[in-house]
Amino acid sequence: MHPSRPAPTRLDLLGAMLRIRAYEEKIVAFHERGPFPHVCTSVGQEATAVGVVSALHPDDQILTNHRSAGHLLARGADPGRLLAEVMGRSTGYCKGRSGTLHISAKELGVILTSTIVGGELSLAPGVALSRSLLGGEGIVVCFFGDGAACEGIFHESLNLASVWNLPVLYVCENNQWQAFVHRKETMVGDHIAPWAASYGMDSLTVDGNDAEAVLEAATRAAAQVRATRRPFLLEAWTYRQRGHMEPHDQSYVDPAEIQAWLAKDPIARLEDRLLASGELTRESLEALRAEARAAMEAAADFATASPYPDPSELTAGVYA
Ligand SMILES: Cc1ncc(C[n+]2csc(CCOP(=O)(O)OP(=O)(O)O)c2C)c(N)n1
Repeated sequence: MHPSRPAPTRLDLLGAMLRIRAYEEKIVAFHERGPFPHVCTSVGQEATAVGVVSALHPDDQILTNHRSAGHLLARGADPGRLLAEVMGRSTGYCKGRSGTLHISAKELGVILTSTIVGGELSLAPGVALSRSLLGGEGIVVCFFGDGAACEGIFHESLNLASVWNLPVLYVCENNQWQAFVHRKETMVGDHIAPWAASYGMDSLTVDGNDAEAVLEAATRAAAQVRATRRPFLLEAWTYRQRGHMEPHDQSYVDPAEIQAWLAKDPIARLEDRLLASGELTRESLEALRAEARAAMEAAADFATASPYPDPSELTAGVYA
């Protein structure tokens, strides 16, 4: 968090996670009603998004992957404009040209959402190099999955960032699955964090379903990147609760595994903590949930009522 901004409270963390969950539920509801663009939801990974993004300063920059709604919403994205982008409407962040998988939002410091697995890793050193050359204390955060970590580009990216002393906070969301393949089929060991040692980088694995733990770890990691101008790898141990993409399919997943992870749902865990401490009552919790749902209802109305881009603008913004 920024020195001039107060640290988010536990209620702030919960509110942000509820908004992300409500957004994804809206996407699911659209799918259930009929044909809708394919979307990779981040249900189950809200604590990582909220914990990490809450630790950032306004001038930090973000690169992310196809499971990006949580990162963008945590960064303050307008859910109506986000949904409009997914639906190809002209009011979307990229005027409806990027869909769900390529959103960038300059005003939020979101450089890129990459649907090319590892694409965000390939760009992170370049973005961080420009930060270094321009001076200032801003850092670059790169979100990616365990699948991306199994690609060669992960190793190239970390190696270069380390050799060149680049201020990148790498955040691996180890959500156990890589599309339709379990990580056990592609990885030696369970964790990505130890791989950073090969590149002379510090790393940490955090419980990615505990928003407070993620916030604490990300705050420390980001502070280290700021102070040393060196990369750091933070691994969040979490779970993708829905299928790889909508429409949802988990027929290839052991139901016992799903149940075990649902019992560790990041939102329910923080809710329980806040109810136990008296910071929330059943009524105030229901009010928070209703508020999040109402915000997404309004976002859906905005997106649905928004026009498609005018065909005459087809080549506007095309530079190649
Ligand atoms: C270079 C490349 N290879 C394959 C794909 C197809 N693909 C899309 S998402 C995905 C799995 C990515 O897994 P991970 O990085 O763990 O992210 P997660 O979906 O689990 O969040 C794959 C193989 C792609 N989009 N790009």
